[in-house]
Amino acid sequence: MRTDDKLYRLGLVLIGGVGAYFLLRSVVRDNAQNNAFASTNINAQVAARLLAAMNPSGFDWLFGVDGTDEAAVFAASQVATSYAQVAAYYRQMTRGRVLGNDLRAELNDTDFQRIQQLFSRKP
Ligand SMILES: [Ca+2]
Repeated sequence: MRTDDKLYRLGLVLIGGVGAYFLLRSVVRDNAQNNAFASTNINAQVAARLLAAMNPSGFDWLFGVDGTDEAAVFAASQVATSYAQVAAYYRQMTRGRVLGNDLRAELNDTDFQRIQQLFSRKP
């Protein structure tokens, strides 16, 4: 086999592997998110709703560019009972994302202050 062919095949294997990895990751996350939606725990539901509102595409790598449904963020946050619990479920569901960082990145200054005030009443 010529070196070019080997490199070509290696490239295909790498691209396929990376694709499979991201597909598997999104399946794992969808599953965790669906479980949280179906949970009887209100804070788990809120975590799933916040993730859906901030990352509507469902693809982690599109988080910053797929927009944010601010109304859905506020609606979900209203019914939360504990920010610490929501953040813990959020971290678990997303395998490591920090809720506060995502809210800061996805909301404008005014909305972020409003959400901070809202959650300060629900430690
Ligand atoms: Ca987003």
